[in-house]
Amino acid sequence: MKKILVTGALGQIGTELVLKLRKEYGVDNVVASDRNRHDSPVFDEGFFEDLDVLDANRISEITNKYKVDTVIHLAAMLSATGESNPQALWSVNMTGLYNMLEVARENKLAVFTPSSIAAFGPSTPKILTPQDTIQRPTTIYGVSKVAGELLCDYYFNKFGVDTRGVRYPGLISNGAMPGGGTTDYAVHIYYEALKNKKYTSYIAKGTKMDMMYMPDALDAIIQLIEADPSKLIHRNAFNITAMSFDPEGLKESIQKYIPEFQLEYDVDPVRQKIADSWPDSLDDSAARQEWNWNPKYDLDRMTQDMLETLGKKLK
Ligand code: NAD
Ligand code: AKB
Repeated sequence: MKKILVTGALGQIGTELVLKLRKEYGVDNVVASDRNRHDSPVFDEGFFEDLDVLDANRISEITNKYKVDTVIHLAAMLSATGESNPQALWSVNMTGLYNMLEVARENKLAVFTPSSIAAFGPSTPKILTPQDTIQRPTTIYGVSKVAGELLCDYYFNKFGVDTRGVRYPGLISNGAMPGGGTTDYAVHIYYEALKNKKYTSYIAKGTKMDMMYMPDALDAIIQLIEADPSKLIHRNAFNITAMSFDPEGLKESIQKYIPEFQLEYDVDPVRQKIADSWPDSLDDSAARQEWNWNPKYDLDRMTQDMLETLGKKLK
């Protein structure tokens, strides 16, 4: 049984991932960690350690204390907050990842870390973006993601560290709120649909981006860390996607359940420019071939589940 450390465990992905890992691997085999504590179901049971990933000694201390063999490294800053503080993003996303890979090299740990659709840029083919293609992103977040993908490849090829990862699209969830990305509108819209039956989108009509519901995103992590290494040609940065829509497509899906729902626009130029630089839709055939990636949720199934689950939560 794996012994897993999750960094950035109080974020959008980590909060739900830790609960799922505890169910699948056992409460005693999962150590959650984050830099800042706040109210979270992560504290309901199991281990939690305060960990700033900029402190390499502390990473070693925790991995040794719990005899960790696998790290799911989620500590990071996202695209929109990154543009308002690029220096802080570089430090967390790059020095944090480097520290983690060094500890992994010294202690023979496996490391899963997510990349993003942000690793692509305006010169990348936008439709069915291939697995291996042009990567010239224009955000500091995207630059850190490309560098991170390469660094993980390097640690595998040079030192034999078992690095693995996916390029996530925008993730939609009903647990922790998203942490300052460009795709966050696709989460906020559900909260506002239930509370006020209207939403003002900062992303323009017609802007398509890949998206995925959190249960599929969590399955992807477990499937990939458990995948047979001899079948992995890419290892890091697998394109994965579940759906692609623009705000109007999302509105139409919500209107199937809340017919009076209204969508207005007040476009934010910073996040719009980022969205415009990302793909419309990814080709995820490498993930499908190499480790049987196959998402369960399409847009309408996700909308139904989001509205049902959030409806209960917001009562
Ligand atoms: P998030 O912003 O919700 O959570 C990140 C967590 O990292 C936060 O809890 C924060 O406190 C923590 N953190 C920040 N700096 C830290 C530090 N120095 N030390 C320790 N912890 C620190 O992010 P998320 O959405 O959960 O994303 C996790 C990973 O997945 C990131 O690498 C992100 O780029 C990637 N990803 C996310 C999405 C998405 O839509 N959520 C899409 C693509 C890729
Ligand atoms: C963001 O919008 O920054 C993230 C991502 C797609 O990486 N959700």
